[in-house]
Amino acid sequence: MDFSIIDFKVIDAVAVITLNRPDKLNSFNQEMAMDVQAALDHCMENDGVRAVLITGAGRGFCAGQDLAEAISPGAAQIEEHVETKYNPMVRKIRGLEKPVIAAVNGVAAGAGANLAFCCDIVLAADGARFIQSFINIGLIPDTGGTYFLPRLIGLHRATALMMLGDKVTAQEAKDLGLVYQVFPDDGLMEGAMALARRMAQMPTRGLGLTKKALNYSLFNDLDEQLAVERELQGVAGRTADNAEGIAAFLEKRRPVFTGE
Ligand code: T3D
Repeated sequence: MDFSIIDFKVIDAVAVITLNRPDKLNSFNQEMAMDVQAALDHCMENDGVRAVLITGAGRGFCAGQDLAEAISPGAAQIEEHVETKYNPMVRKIRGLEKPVIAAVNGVAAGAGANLAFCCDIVLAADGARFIQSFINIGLIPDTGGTYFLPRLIGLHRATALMMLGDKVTAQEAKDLGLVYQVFPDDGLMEGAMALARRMAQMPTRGLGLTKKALNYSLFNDLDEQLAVERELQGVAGRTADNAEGIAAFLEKRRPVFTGE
C-alpha cells in the first residue's frame, strides 16, 4: 500500500507502521492521521497481518497534534477534528482483533502518548519520555487518555500527570505499569520485532478474542464479564488453533498456529 507520510511494511506477518515526520517529532498533521487510519484498516482486512507494531522515525515517537496546523483557539471545528482525526485511531486500535504493540523510540507527547497507551503492549527505549502535554497549551487530554490512564494507573496518578504535564521517563512509566518492557535505545526495534514476530505466530483469533474480553472488562460488572468469557470462549473453542494447540500438547510437539 502507498501512504503519503507514514512508512508501512509487512514483515513475517507483522505490519510495521512508522510515523514519519521526524523533523516535527512525528507530530500529527491531517495526512499522517489519515494514513494511520488507512493502515489500521488494511491490518484489519488483511489475514496476512497477524500483529501490528507502531513506532516513530528519528528521535521522537510522536509529539501529538502538529501545533502549526492546530485549529485556531475557539474555532468550532475542533470537535470535528478530534472526532475524525484522533477518535477513529483509538477505536480502530481497540477494535482490531490482533495485537498492537507500541515501540516508543523517543518522546511521546499529547495525543502521541495516548496513542501509545491505547495499544495492547507498550515497549519503550530507555531514552523515551511520556508527557501529557495538553495542559501546557490549555487543552484537555484526548485520544482516549482520560479513559485509559485512570484505569491503567489510578485516578490520582492520572490526574497528577494530566494536570501537571510532567515528563515521565521510560523507567518511571514501567514502574507505573504503563510500559511492559524498557530496552536500550539501540535495542528497541530488535526487541520489539522479536516480540511482534512471536505474537504473529500465536493463535491470532485467541489473541483477538482476549483483547475483546479485556475491552469489555473495562466497564462490565462481574456477572456481565463472566457472560462475555462464556460467549468468547465458545468462539475460541471452535478455532482451528484451539484444535492444533490441544493436538500438539497431546502429541508432545510444538504447535503450528495458522491464526484460524
Ligand atoms: O487540534 C486538535 O485537534 C486538538 C488535539 C490535540 C491533541 C494534542 O496532541 S495536543 C498536544 C500537542 N503537542 C504538544 O503540545 C507538544 C509540543 N512539543 C513539545 O512540547 C516538545 O517539542 C517536546 C517536549 C515534545 C520535545 O521537546 P524537544 O526539546 O525534545 O524538541 P523540540 O526542539 O521542542 O522539537 C523539535 C522540533 O519538532 C521543533 O522544530 P524545529 O524548531 O526544529 O523546526 C519543534 O517545533 C517540532 N515540534 C515538536 N512538537 C511539535 C513540533 N512541531 C509541531 N507540532 C508539534 N506538536
